[in-house]
Amino acid sequence: MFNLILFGPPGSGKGTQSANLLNKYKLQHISTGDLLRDEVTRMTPLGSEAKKFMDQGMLVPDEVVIGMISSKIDETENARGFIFDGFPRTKQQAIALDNLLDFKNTPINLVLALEVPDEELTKRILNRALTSGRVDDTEEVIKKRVEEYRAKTEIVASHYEDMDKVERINGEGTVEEIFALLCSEIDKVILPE
Ligand code: B4P
Repeated sequence: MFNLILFGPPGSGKGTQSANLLNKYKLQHISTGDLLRDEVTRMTPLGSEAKKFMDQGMLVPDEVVIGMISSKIDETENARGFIFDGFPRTKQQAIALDNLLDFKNTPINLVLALEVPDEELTKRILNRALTSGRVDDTEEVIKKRVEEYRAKTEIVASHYEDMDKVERINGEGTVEEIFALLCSEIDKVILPE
């Protein structure tokens, strides 16, 4: 199996690039942002709990997210591997993921960290706001999301750097240029099908 974490600040292109990578490498996509938004739309108890945090640009509590991921991994039998998009976002989530994958004997192989300056992140998300209808795509909420990233999420890269699994990728450029950079790193590690 091949397990990839696509890492980066809000708006760095994790969702955009995951969609392309899935097609090419035939991996299962696990996006906590998408899973949480789906819970919110379906007005489940988990969704109404998560919504309070998401609308303010805050991270949803670890226990909520970890439980959700754990059932998602268990549901997906016979996957060639996973792309984790937007997860883990705290050190506690990273440790929980490592434990879940250890249990399955299939560790994280690679962490690709997209690097994009704050001004560009804001520009992209405000642009997305024109069509996304997302409550968390306003200037004030974006600021909070970036603060949360700096305070709680950036540390996840160091966690995997200690295991020598991180490659930093310039996330500025066209979607195609960044996709090529990501693929060249994956191709160095992925096992042939
Ligand atoms: P996410 O859904 O993960 O949202 P994101 O960080 O905004 O998205 P992403 O980086 O995928 O950006 P995208 O490709 O869309 O999280 C939303 C919220 O959910 C969080 O704030 C939090 O509350 C909660 N949450 C999620 N996971 C959690 C977890 N594990 N723990 C706790 N809480 C969690 O790109 C953005 C825009 O840029 C798009 O419009 C795209 O078209 C554009 N773009 C992409 N690449 C571009 C490029 N190269 N050039 C120009 N524009 C580009």
